[in-house]
Amino acid sequence: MNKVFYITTPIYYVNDTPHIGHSYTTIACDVLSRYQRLNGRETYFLTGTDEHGQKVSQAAKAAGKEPQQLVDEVVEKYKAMWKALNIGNDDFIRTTDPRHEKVVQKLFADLHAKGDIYPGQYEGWYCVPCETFYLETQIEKGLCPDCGRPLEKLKENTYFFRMSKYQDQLLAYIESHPDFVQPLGRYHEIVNFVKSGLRDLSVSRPRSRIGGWGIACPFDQEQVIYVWFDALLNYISAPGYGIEPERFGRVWPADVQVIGKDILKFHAIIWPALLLAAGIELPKKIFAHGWWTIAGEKMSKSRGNVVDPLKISAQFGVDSYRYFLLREVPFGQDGDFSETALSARYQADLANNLGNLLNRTLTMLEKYFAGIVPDPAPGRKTDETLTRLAQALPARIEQHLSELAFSLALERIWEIIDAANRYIENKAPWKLAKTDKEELAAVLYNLVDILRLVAVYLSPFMPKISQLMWEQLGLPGTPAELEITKTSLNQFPGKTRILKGQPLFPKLEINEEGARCS
Ligand code: ME8
Repeated sequence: MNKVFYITTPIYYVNDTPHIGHSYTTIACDVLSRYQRLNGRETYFLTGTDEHGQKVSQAAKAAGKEPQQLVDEVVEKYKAMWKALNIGNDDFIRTTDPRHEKVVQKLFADLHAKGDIYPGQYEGWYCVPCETFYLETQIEKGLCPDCGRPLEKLKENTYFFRMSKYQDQLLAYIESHPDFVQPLGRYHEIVNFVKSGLRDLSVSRPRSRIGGWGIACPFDQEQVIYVWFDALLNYISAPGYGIEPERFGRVWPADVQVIGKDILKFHAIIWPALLLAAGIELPKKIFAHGWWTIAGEKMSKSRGNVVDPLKISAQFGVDSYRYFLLREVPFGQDGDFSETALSARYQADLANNLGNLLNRTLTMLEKYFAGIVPDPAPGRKTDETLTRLAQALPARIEQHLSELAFSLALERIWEIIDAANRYIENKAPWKLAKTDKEELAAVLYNLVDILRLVAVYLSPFMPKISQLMWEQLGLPGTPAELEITKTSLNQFPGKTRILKGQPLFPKLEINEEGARCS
């Protein structure tokens, strides 16, 4: 049986509504899984929500709600957001799902039975917003070294995970798998961190202090399992670890786990150490992308600069938003979000380039061939540049997407769009209409053939736009159903009646409130 392509996002905290940062990771994973499906591969694309922890219980308290009530409300906002952004996840895990809680308790008990979880006392500092422990030596003036907010001093009974025991094994694994952590800069960061020594990790909190919101320790009712131990296990609980061995065997190990750089250590150190302790294979790749800021500032409620993906998508269209996030900044690097930059890309890359190419081509087909694509004449002239770019495209996209280089994959697609627009300028079909009808037919056939290919490769990135292109080209079904073998040239069915419709990218109206598609 073929291995399913397994891809994960982090599971997001439900203390607040989702913003562009959360949508970034989820859209990236959506593109990768759509691309795999396009290639005929079965996918298991998992996202979900992290519902335990002090952060969530404090947010509930502040809102005057029970934690369960808050999480039930916020999870709906995540689900609605993913639907609106056209995210095709195959599963959605909540850490309050019984299917998840069972696995967490079982693994906690197994590691305890094995001696890898042992009782002790934790003394140190804790950051609630980061849900992270810090040593005295890591902090200054009682502030969190990661987020700068005040820390809580803790001295309490706990259970420790014997992480130090797995230091050498983890280092050996990482060093022999240079692709395990990406991009490369992050890989070196993790190697150095592991070399500097791993300490055992406190993995439970006294129920009395945190009010009991979390998964109970199976053998000590006084303790609740630490939120990160709980959360990380979602990646194996969802595909059925310990419960559905056959399904788990087809899905695990994860092919790629996409996260933001903020949670790299949890995923590249604690997570593989837990898997080594449990005797489970490690994921193939952990990719940590960069951070979006707004006018150079961190997004936060208190600054009032949090960007709502639904608002931006309503202004520019969902697919333009998806395109912008993945085209503007190389995945792995930080970026600054602005409506001005999005507007510029909308105008230049989308409306003037892609939109215009489709529009011009279809207008000429209507004008010169009554809206019917001419049959490809045997031996008709093709364009050398377009043919070369089109033939190279599948392998290039494959290469770039296997490296999560979304912006490069999009650049390759736009090279073809640029070349096709130049082809129109060079061929001047409006002149050929008067002098050489056969050549005119060849030019227009080549153009729709290229547009068909563009729609196929754009479909993971811009599913709605590529579908609209497909329909306007008069093609049946969807571009994402096409087997990848049909992405060679000369496959456009002759005599197809095109269905020119509304422009793909309507003009932006700019007013005091900003830009909006008209
Ligand atoms: O950390 N730029 O959840 P979280 C880019 N529950 N990406 C961003 C971003 C930004 N400004 N802000 C958030 C948690 N993200 C844990 C994870 S996993 C077992 C548990 C994205 O709600 C990015 O993917 O704080 C980041 O890693 C994640 O949201 C953090 O989401």
